[in-house]
Amino acid sequence: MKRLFLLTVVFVVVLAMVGCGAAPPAAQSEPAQAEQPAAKAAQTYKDLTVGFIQTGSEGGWRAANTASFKETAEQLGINLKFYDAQNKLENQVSAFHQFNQDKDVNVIILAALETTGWEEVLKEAKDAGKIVVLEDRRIDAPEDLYATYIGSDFAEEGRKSAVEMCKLLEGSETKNVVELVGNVGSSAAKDRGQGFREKMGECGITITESQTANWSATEGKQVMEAFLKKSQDIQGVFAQNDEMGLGAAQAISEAGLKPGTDIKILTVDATAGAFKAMIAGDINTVVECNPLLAPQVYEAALKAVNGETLPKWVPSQEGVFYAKDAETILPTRKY
Ligand code: GYE
Repeated sequence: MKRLFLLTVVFVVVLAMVGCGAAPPAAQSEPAQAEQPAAKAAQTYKDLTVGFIQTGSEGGWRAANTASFKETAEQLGINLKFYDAQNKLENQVSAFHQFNQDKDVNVIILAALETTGWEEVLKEAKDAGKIVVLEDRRIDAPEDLYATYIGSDFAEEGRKSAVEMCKLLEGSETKNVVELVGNVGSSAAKDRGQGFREKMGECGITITESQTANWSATEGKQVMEAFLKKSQDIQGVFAQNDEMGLGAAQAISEAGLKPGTDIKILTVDATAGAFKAMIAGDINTVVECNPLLAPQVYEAALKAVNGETLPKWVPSQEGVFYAKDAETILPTRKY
């Protein structure tokens, strides 16, 4: 009896202990979930205020590039602050600084006149929380200072140009080529020249003259006139853009020679002006460089504003056009 009584007491005590001590751990109420800040609503194109720094207005390609950005901004409802630097580097740098100070601007797009001189304003932009996207021209700066670069593979355009010039000079005993160069210091001019030199040796081309004509038809004519005064032993012209090639064709005609026949002409860009010159027989071959970059660039800017990491370079897809096809293709061209 006593034993039973003791056991009962022990049993009751244990029960009690279990009861009061370790109440089944109440569902560990997750520490009250700190209110997760509502996920930041994704920004839309209408939330973008873009400070756009253009090189200037040096020709058909640039006009198409500028129109692409203005028209696409209109369509997407982007607030665009467009700056034309009149082809002066110092204007571009001070505009960049201005946009860094501008509280409304959340994206800065740059078409750089030259590859160097950008680190200070890029660091300032980063500190100011601005998204920077490079369009058209690459620059020499640490990649973490900009979101992405959307533009052509200029070196590849140069390589293509040499391969095509070899075809044009096939069978020619001498292959003396003169080069009309874009603005000194720009990635387009540097890389196209380097790419051409990488491939020209494959058919024994010699560059006998090379000089900048700053992307302009007027200077292209003047520089070609000077080349022809020095020597008419020229079989080809490598013009780094259409305008300079059109200027060279004029100089060749005025020197009593036939452009496209006595002296072959190859240009880069593929603007409507070059197609018309191909139809006229003055220009033989054109390597394309696409100026209609705005949709890609604005899409990249929006992704970056919404925190997406982008590839550092998105090269454009481009072709080559021949005089024999120019009449058919011209009506399909957008610029
Ligand atoms: O070839 C030329 C323009 O940066 C690709 O600049 C551009 C070049 C283009 O002035 O026509």
